[in-house]
Amino acid sequence: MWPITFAGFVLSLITTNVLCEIPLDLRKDFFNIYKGVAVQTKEVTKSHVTRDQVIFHAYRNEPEPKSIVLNDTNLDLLKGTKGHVIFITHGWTDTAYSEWVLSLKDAFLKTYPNDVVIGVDWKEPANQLYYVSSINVFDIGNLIADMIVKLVDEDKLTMPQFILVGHSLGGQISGFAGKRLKKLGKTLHRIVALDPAGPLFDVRPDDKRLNPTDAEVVHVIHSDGGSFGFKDACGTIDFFPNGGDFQPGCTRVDILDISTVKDPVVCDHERSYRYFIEAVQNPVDYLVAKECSEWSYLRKICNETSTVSMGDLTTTKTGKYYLETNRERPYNKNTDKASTGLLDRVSKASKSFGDNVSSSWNSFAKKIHV
Ligand SMILES: [Ca+2]
Repeated sequence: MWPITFAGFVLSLITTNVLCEIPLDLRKDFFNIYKGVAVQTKEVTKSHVTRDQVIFHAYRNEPEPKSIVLNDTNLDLLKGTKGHVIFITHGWTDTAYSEWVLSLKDAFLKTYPNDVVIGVDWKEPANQLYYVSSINVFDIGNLIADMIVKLVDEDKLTMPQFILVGHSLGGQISGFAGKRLKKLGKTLHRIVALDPAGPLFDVRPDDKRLNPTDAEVVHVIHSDGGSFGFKDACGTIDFFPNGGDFQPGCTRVDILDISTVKDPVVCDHERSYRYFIEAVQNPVDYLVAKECSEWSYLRKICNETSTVSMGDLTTTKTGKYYLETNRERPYNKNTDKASTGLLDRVSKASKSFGDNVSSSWNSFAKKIHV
């Protein structure tokens, strides 16, 4: 029954509530990843992702930002941008119209009014079996790099202006864009990888996954290491909130018994962007992490004087940084450091985003527990 969009698939579950209609291969695909065991790979005949399968939605700071779809004929629109140009790239089964992408876009435009945000939509190649989507990331990275080369070579923007932000497979895509640019003699300044995808990439060599050489600064937030996310440090600066694999406030399940799976199945994985949205809203003295050589609940060896805020997009510090968060928003442990105005903004954002667990994955999980 392939190809089928995952969103459509989930919708069919919601509307029919017939468990027997769930394709077994997708169920296995999901739970293999969830359980952290090797994802079964198989030969898949596929063609390259084409330019028309990727849409670049550009947003500026306007009273009611509307996106403009970028193409080869309207790149002049970005000329004269004073701030950064930030690409936000989603992951598997996701789209650029997800609430978290739009909330992160809003956070950037409010904190950095001179920036332009580009939501990279690759929903069709992202809504395939995980194995297929994990291969599609090479092409998506190349297409983003080609867009950046065009913008730079036509003197519309300069390399230091670009920041690539990606969640899950989007984090890996950002790395592949960086690799492609390097081959073309251009170095990306900064990547922010939000719980970059681990499955399949954790067994690939460094040059086939996100690594510290993909940009001058590779800023990684690990929230679901060993499950959907990449467990080990893979950036120039790696943040491990709450240790980087299990997040407080997220449900624990018995991975040997999928009947225990309840909402929110991908809560740990999603936390990376939830933390980062707050971090962008509050870039100074908020979600402050300490550099630690080792972290466990029994043994914490940290440097109290070497700290960095998770949303500091100017830092060039390197190493592993750890912090603890609240179970729910605001996630910052020391909320008294933030101004009331900032907290108000966070509170308002939470009403429209995040704490409801209505993501497609969670809807999926509700329906497939047995
Ligand atoms: Ca986890």
